Amino acid sequence: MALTLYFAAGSSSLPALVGLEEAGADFEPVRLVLAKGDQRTPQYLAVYPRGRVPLLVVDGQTIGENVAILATIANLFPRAGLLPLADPVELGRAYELLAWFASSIHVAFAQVSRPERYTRDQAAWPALKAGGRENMLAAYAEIEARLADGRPWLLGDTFSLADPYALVFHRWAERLDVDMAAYPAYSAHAARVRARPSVQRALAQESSPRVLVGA
Ligand SMILES: N[C@@H](CCC(=O)N[C@@H](CS)C(=O)NCC(=O)O)C(=O)O
Repeated sequence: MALTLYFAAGSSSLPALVGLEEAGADFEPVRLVLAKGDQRTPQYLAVYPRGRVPLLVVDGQTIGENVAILATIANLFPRAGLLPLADPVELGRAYELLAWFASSIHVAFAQVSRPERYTRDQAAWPALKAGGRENMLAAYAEIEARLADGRPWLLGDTFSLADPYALVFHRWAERLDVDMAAYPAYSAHAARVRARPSVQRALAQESSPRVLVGA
């Protein structure tokens, strides 16, 4: 099986990278630099017309969208235990988290960082950004409450791909100028996630040389 992951440093592609590293997968990492517009080159758009990361390619078949990518990685490598595949209810709860992350938290952050995605009316941007920031704070509080019972991982005693996904939003707090000391359980969780060897390897991949797609 040939696997390629297109990713970018500091982005929501981190959990996919972590998943492949946790699984010990043999994959080709392709690092794009979003600030340089690598995601909008004709070469990348030919691979993935949405121009986003992450993108997983499995034997030539492209799979976009984090929820789909993470589910695919977990199913390709069931022995890595990346999602609770054996228990339909636990799995449903895991998907609930992944879907909330992708469809609500990521969108709230994008309201702040990319308001042009939502309206061309620049007069509306301050309100859009303010609403996004409020929604991010509410999401941080919800994650904090979930971890407040002392559980090591978001699903309980077992690590899952929801954990490195939550680290993405913890990292983004800096860009929102939010002091994460206000969320001690979430910050302890982020430190636990970072300490995993797979996450260390994924973070090292984020510093690897940029790859120009199609060059
Ligand atoms: N719904 C997508 C969102 C992917 C997404 O927006 N990724 C950002 C990076 S965090 C991106 O590619 N941004 C590039 C751009 O908007 O130009 C998912 O969950 O995978």
